Amino acid sequence: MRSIKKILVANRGEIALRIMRTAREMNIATVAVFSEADRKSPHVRYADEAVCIGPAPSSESYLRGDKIIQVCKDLNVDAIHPGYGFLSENAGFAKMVQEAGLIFIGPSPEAIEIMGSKLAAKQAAGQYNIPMVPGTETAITDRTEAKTRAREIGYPILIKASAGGGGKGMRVVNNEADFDEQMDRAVSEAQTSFGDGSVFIEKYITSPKHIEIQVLGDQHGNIIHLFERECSIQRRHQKVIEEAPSISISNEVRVEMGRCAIDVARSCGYYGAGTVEFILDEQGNFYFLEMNTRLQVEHPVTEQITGVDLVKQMIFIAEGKPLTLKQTDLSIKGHAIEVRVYAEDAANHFLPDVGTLHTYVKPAGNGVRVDDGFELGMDIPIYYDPMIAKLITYGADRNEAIQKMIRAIDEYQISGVQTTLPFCKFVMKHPVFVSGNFDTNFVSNHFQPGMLVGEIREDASKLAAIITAQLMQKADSGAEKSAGLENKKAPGWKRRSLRNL
Ligand code: MV4
Repeated sequence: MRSIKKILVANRGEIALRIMRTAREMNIATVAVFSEADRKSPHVRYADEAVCIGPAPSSESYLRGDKIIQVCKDLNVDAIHPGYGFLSENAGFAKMVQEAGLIFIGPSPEAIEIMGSKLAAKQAAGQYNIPMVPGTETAITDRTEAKTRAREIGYPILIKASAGGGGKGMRVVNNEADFDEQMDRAVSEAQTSFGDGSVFIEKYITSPKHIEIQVLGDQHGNIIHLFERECSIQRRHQKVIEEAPSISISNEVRVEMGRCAIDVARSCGYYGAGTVEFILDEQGNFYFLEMNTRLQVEHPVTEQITGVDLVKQMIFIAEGKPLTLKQTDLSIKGHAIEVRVYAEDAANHFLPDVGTLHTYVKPAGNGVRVDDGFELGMDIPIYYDPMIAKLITYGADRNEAIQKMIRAIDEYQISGVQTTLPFCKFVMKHPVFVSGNFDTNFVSNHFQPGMLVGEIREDASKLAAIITAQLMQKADSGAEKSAGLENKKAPGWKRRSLRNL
């Protein structure tokens, strides 16, 4: 047991702030690191101390583990929280942190390494009774053998990079004639992206739902799960909307999936916060895919429905404290939805949009949480992920969470950059989303850029109609008549429409 008095957050933006807020609640001092592009960022101002670690590109700043460890030594830091992305799943960095006598707020380097390889992860999980998609257990070395196996499994199959993540190095093969070509592509993509060309094959589940389980393990072998998140609304492997709980699984499946997730964590001696990813097929069968050994972007929906502060738990675990939460103490209360507000133009193929936040007004009120890392007047830098904020709503049930989300999106006013907010509102109102009967193909199946343009035009035409009606009324009745009444009706329309215009 080693108590933590000062934490360095090796990250930026919303997640850096998110972590520092909990640290402050625990009376732990905070150190921010930042790049030259982030000098004016809120996370820098929020921290008790802040150190510039280099130029804007991540490779010269947020990925410089050596510099970050040096800052820890200079400022007497006890522990590093890596957030997500950057160094969070770098086993070498976690090891360097430990060797410098610091605490890494996360799992052991060994667990990161095992779960960083999909093949090693499947092998570890194989010691337990965990459903996995049929496929090869080792990397493909012999193509003839692989084709025989593919024929046994049945096409379509999926070629996956063992070192992969986020869909990179993944290739669907529909029939044997395409096998060699797709194999070549997968291997070369894996080699270029990860420096490791190992690939394996799996049966391709064509229309899965993506469901993941949040786990927490301590350094004494206790592991619990905090139920699931449904993350099927994604675009090109980038999640856009997540919710908890999932409306697609029964309580029996939930219990079974939770048991599997705990076993996956146990298979690599996991401690810290982690996420075990599953896919659910159309028949309702689930399969373990991989484990993410970090705090995830979408962790807030789990916090909302369980009342557990995951960052606080991570810190306790890193100090060596045993978990005080017991599985039987945990239950799901209500429903939470998160939408990611990206500086992207959904009406134009989600093209990243850079610019200055000329208007920035956040929604608020009961059941609304905004985790952001920007403020009015700030530029969205081109160097990093274009996520401006996460908007989370919480309600007694799914319908209430959806209605709150639509209300919150309408309140959110951002100008200067295009954002994914109109797209998220489109999803919230879509009957297929509302029904819960959607899978990972939702965006490609139900969304086309023109659909948002249509919505904006509709708002514009409504605005035009209101203005015309008001002008006509004024012309009819003269200036003295009931201006107050008309003004009461107008603002809501006006504001919404003007923002969309
Ligand atoms: C799959 C799959 C279908 N069948 N594996 C995508 C990224 C990586 N986490 C695993 N992924 C998938 N693996 C088999 N055997 C479909 C996907 C997949 C997916 C998974 C989760 C969330 C979104 C996805 C979007 C497309 C494909």
